[in-house]
Amino acid sequence: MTTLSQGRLRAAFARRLSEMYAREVPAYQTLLDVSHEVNAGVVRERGEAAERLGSIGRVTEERHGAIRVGTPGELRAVARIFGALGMHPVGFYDLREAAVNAVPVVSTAFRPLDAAELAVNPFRVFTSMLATSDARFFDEDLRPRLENFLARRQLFPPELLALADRAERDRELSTVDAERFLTLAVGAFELSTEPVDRAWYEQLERVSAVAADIGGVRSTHVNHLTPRVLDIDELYRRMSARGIEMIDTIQGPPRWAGPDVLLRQTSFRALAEPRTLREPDGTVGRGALRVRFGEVEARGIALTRTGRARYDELLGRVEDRLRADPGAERAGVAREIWAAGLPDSERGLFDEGLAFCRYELRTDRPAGPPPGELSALIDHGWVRREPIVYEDFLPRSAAGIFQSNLTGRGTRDDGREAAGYDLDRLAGILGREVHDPFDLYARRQDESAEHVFARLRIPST
Ligand code: OOG
Ligand code: NI
Repeated sequence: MTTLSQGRLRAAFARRLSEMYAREVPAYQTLLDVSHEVNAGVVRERGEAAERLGSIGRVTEERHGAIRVGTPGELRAVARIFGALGMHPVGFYDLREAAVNAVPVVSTAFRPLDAAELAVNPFRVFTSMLATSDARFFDEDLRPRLENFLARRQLFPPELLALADRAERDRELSTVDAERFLTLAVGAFELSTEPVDRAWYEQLERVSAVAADIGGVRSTHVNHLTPRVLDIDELYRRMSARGIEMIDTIQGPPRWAGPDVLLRQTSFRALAEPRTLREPDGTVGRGALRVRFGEVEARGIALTRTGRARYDELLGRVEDRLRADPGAERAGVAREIWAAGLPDSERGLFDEGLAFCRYELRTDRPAGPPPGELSALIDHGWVRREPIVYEDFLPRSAAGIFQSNLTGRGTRDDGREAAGYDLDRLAGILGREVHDPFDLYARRQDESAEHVFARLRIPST
């Protein structure tokens, strides 16, 4: 019997989801075309250096998706579907606290964990769950109606979940089962043609457009898919030149003289999509909703906890300076603050313990007995440090990306009680470990050191 491994199943799912989304949202196809143009240009110009943070093969295939669900039960079902694809929950993101346009969701990302699985296909999905128990957004009148509405819908057919459980347990599916699984899984994320109850949708929209997108309909759908690009500034210019309305900025680190770190993202604004709406008098008519958009991202080196704290501090400093001097140009201010606040080379980042690396044995290493310390092995030409690419998301950037489909300001009543969510509570909801991204990168760095010691027969104590 021929089978498909989880990795190949994941690659196939990512490809089919992308084909489906390109049919549903043609501007996404434009984004893919422009991304490919930009990537080909960068590879032409920079040669090997362009592939330092990922082969062009990986980068061309690489996508992340975003989905939004309404309840703990729905989130658990999502975890089973992604578990089938070798994708596990990593990180906790809380998008509820922004001063304006707060989004009433908490999120995690499902992704492959090991280097080998990431190399097969790095597909990841930013997954948000509506925080219906947060009284600041949903009062005692709205909350039970919302929870009842959500309790009565079924996002995923039982057959899909049964196949998912089998794939997770066996780490593969027969090609016949794989075909069925892929059809059902992609189908579950298509935009439904079922009429939307306009009054209900609009009531939720007053709280947040995201709440309406999740709780105002009886199904779920991909919100966006995001290709990876090697020069996001160039992509932004080209999309704007094609007349596509982009959000105001590129989220994340600025363009600066040093290495790419973490993640830079931008998006085009949600487009009006035709949807069928049911009016309060029962009549059904055609309307349009602006929910789905296209995003693009550039990935850089993963930062350690210390590096990440520095990043957050620098972003804060940029905001402070712009508040004090509203006429200043953001990009210039950011460049200056970054130049003063962060070493501008990979080596500097590694030396100060700000970024994660993999240790690799050099082929041109000296002969004779090696020194026993990692730092001496590096200094004397035995071992080289290679960057580890950032595989996760950034909460502030995510808050910025959510704005792509928010027009109204939404409402949050801070006089009422917040619901306490954190990584452990999310793990409890999922009944699965939610991995800490920093631990995953640190383990990868440590394992590469152990590997080097083993190859050189140095006892590592
Ligand atoms: C998710 C927004 C966040 C990202 O890449 O940071 C996100 C959403 O709009 O559902 O996708
Ligand atoms: Ni995204």
